[in-house]
Amino acid sequence: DHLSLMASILNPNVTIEDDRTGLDIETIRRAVLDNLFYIQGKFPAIATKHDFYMALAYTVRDRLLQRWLNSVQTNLKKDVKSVAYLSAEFLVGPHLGNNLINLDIYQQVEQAIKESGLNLQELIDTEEEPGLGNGGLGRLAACYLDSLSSLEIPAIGYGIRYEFGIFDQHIQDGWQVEITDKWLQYGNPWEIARPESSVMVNFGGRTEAYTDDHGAFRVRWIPEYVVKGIPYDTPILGYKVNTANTLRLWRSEACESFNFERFNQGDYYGAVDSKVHSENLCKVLYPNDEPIQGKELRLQQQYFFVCCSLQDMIRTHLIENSSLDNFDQLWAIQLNDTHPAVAVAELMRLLVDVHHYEWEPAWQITENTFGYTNHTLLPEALEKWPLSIFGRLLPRLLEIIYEINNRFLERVRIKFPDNGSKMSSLSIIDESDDKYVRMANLACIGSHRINGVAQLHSELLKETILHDFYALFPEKFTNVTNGVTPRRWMVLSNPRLTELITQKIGNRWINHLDELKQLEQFVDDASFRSQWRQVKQEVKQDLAKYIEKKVGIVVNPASLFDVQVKRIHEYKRQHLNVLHIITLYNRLKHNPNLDIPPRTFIFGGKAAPGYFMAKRIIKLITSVGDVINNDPDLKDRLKVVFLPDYNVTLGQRVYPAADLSEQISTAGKEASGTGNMKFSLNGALTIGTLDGANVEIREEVGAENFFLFGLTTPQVAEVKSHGYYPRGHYDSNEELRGVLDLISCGFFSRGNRELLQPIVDNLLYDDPYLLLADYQSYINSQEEVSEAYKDQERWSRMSILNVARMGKFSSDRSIQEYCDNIWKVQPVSIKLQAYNQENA
Ligand code: B1N
Repeated sequence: DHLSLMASILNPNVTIEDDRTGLDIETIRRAVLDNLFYIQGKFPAIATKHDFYMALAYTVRDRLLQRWLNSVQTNLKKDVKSVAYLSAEFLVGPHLGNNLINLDIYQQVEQAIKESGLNLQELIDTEEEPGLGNGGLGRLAACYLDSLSSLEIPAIGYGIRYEFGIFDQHIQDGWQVEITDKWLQYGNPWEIARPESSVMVNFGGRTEAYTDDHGAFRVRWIPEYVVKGIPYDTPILGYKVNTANTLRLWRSEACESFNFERFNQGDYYGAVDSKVHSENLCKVLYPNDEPIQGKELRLQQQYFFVCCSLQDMIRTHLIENSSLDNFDQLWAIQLNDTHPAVAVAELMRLLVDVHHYEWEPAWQITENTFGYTNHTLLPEALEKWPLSIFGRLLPRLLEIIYEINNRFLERVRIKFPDNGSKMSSLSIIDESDDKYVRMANLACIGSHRINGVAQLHSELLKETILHDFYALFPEKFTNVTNGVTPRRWMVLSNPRLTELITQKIGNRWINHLDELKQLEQFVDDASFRSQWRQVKQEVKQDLAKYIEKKVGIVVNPASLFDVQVKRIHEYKRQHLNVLHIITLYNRLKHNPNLDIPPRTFIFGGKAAPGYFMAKRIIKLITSVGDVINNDPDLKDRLKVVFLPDYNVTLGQRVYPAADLSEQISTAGKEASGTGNMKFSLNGALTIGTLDGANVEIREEVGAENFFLFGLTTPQVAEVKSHGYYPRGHYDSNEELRGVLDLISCGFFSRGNRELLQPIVDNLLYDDPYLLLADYQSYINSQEEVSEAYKDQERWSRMSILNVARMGKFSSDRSIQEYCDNIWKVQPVSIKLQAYNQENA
């Protein structure tokens, strides 16, 4: 219009749109063909779907570069605090669709692609997702990056650019088979390498004391070898804002100059060998969800990315600041679990050894800078490194940890004199049998805030594993309940429901999720409820087609879709779900006229490759499915599907189609869960225990809209304290006995009695996660589910109310809490300047 035209003539800072930035349909269409030719080197006639995907990806990237570079530039120059989110995992999921949503150009691009005779959804589905995480923890980091940008907070995510992410899962003969994930093999259009910002990282060797020119006592680290870290940057655009923060992932390479000596001596193989070793460092993501393995390579990975990231922050800081005195005023560093906790010691090393700070001021800066998020109470998941490995790999860091520990224990001694047990539980060094470095203790001591990820979890932290730290510094402890981004987990993944909701209440809910509350006014509107059911039905039909295509099982889209998707772990109790399935099977076999709604049980999830029991649980699910799906007596009333290779992309298909969300972990074991939020946001009802964020979800949606069962955390402790005897439940519960006996006798394993017996034995003689204790309560609750589902009007009411009351679980709310209570950071709005008018 006239005014903005005038403004653009008068204001030289207004972007002038061209072939690389223009957002009209015709420009986009031409830009895709242009990129197809000049980047992919293809004519349309010979281009593959992947070529078109790449051409479109570059077209979209062009359109966010302006925002990205302006954001980076602004953050460099402004004296405002930035967040550095340190995480060994970022499970970002495919970028294309999400960037179209956040750029708010989905419709134009869809049209432009259509005019080229292509289908946007197909191109979106062509993208290989970067599987740089295991599960909830990595996905949380990704949701948080989306919210940081959407809230216009200056931020950077630091992590590792694994060459192989989480393995691809195939199912062969009902077993999991792992295939390496070659996510980079066809190129990654979303990243830009920045070799000019490479940094060096020391490993091994020894330390040496010396006196500097001013007579000060100092230490230097003479490493055995040096690895180069090269940053790869990916833009993370916020929703309908100009802020595009950076995800900076480090790749390792040999530092060429280092082994030149060897090379010159003729040891060509030795020189190349060290190159191979350095490049191995970030080859592969460790595929363990919770129990961690104390492998040396993993410690190398952790130190590598932490060291690179801290050097990077310091370098950036010193561009506009003359010293590091105000480092803590311009940086808030969050430790995503203990995986990056060595950062506490590394920042001390950089301040004291490299920048020559005295210990005390350096410690003040360090403690003010860090925050630590704990994600688990499972004792086997608490990271500890054998002292021998730690000292050999990071000799200087170990010295610094000893110094931190000595000074810390001195303070403890003053507060709790003569309390040896307190001292040994608080010490960073575990001296029980073998010696270990305890990373959670280092993280607690070096951070000014410590948080759990759901209210219950944060309370349990204070009562159990971090009890002694809580007694020492209660003011450090806080809670931030997890959240998920509604952009990916609703707008992108469930366009039909997005459309229906937006028709009713407008679109402000997308970044103000509390506004979903307004849906409550339509809960009594029968025609709205029928539209609501219609949407769910269509989404279920899509998933049914996908299931048939992928695993060849025909499922009834009108049946109740009962879904459990998450990593396979005994504490998550996928096998309790199976006990219910077999219970229904037995009931239907004995009473074919039983009036229960047909159900489709859908599972998905990966097992850690070395986790024996988890792999058996997958075999149990697929075996039970083989029998049930092919039993003509059932007349298709029950189906059991195991969807292979559960990942972000598949999650986007599954959450919208679920009727029932299974959140059935043993109370006190699941720190939060985030899948629980995604299901409920998409209108599924939850059957769940009082665990993790389930407690808060139930509080929000109302007890009457949630299927609760099972022991509470104190009851679990109570049962265990009296010597839990699982056999007793088997002896006294006939139906449970029938279920376990059916597994034992080889009914689901073609007569093979050994195959599934380890699961049965574990339940009868140990049952650490109390499946048998919770069995009856679960079955009863499932009966209520079936009753509720029979009354479709009632079910729709409950479903609408679940969605309407999910406002709290936006990651925007979580991030706002981190900003206010932990990081003390403010938003900065980004002004756009054309690349050819400034900074040129
Ligand atoms: O972190 C999620 C929570 O919602 C889940 O409840 C929690 O289980 C999950 C070692 C972990 N805790 N610990 C891990 C991941 C990888 C690894 O190598 C531990 N993941 C969680 C987000 O808060």
